[in-house]
Amino acid sequence: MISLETTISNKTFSNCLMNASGVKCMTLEELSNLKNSESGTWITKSCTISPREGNPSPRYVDLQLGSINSMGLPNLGFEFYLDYALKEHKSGNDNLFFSVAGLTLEDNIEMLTQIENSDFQGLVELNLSCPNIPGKPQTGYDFDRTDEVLKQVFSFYTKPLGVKLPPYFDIVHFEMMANILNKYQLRFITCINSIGNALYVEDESVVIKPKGGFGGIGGAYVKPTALANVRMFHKLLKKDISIIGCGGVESGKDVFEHILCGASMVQIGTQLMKDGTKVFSKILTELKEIMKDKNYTTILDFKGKLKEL
Ligand code: RRO
Repeated sequence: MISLETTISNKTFSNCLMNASGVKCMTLEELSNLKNSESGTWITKSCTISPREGNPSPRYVDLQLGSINSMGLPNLGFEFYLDYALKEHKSGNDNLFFSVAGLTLEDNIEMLTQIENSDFQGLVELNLSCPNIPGKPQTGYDFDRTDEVLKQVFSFYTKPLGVKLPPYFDIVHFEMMANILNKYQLRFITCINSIGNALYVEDESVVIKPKGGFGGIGGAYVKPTALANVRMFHKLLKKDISIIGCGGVESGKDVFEHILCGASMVQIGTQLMKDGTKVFSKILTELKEIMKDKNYTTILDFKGKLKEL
């Protein structure tokens, strides 16, 4: 018998797959589809205090090896998602993730205070890495600011919380960020967000409208960067901070590699956008096949056990 069960914080999930925040998780209908899919759990669209339309279209384009987006945080507003999460709680489900992406630290504190004081018992993913809001830097690239944000958040917040990070590309940056994260009672990190501010050119033109065509890249293009981030943080973080891998997952083999590098859970973005929620059962079947071939019966049989030469 093969089990794909996995644990984050004190919560156990029936399998290690979920959506990446932002993909098909903004409306009630999309969230219901995710809940009813084969995924082990799901996460809501990153939200701001007030609803947002987001950036002008075209703002998401499928590319041969992935996607480029500059959605600009379109969402139905914090109240909608808190209401949704509380309804899930009332119906006995506390195993979902709630993504928060305030436009300021004050907004994040306001939303997290309300979550802290509510009946919500799920996990919060605090998004420190949206690359697409004109004039707003990605917090995760400002080390002192990230430290300050976490210091303020953990001065009052006691429920399970993790952060979504941008990709890092320098060993010193991995070490600096890990040293900051290790100071706090974080339950998980999610890495990586899209590789921000990339440019795709076709027919002498950009392909998305916002920011002169600059946008976040996801999909196969980013898998090696995602794996490197998962691996490096697996090595550097204290063991009670779980890692949720995200980036370039199209197949069971991709999930297997994320887990080998140290992920406890794996998110799917670009491929979920392309195929819809049926992607989960396909990938789970492929993952089980790989495990069967290797005589692995649980995720723990290979989690973090990447061979080095
Ligand atoms: O909404 C977006 O433009 C967006 C967000 Br909040 C994010 O975190 N990552 C991304 O690629 N797009």
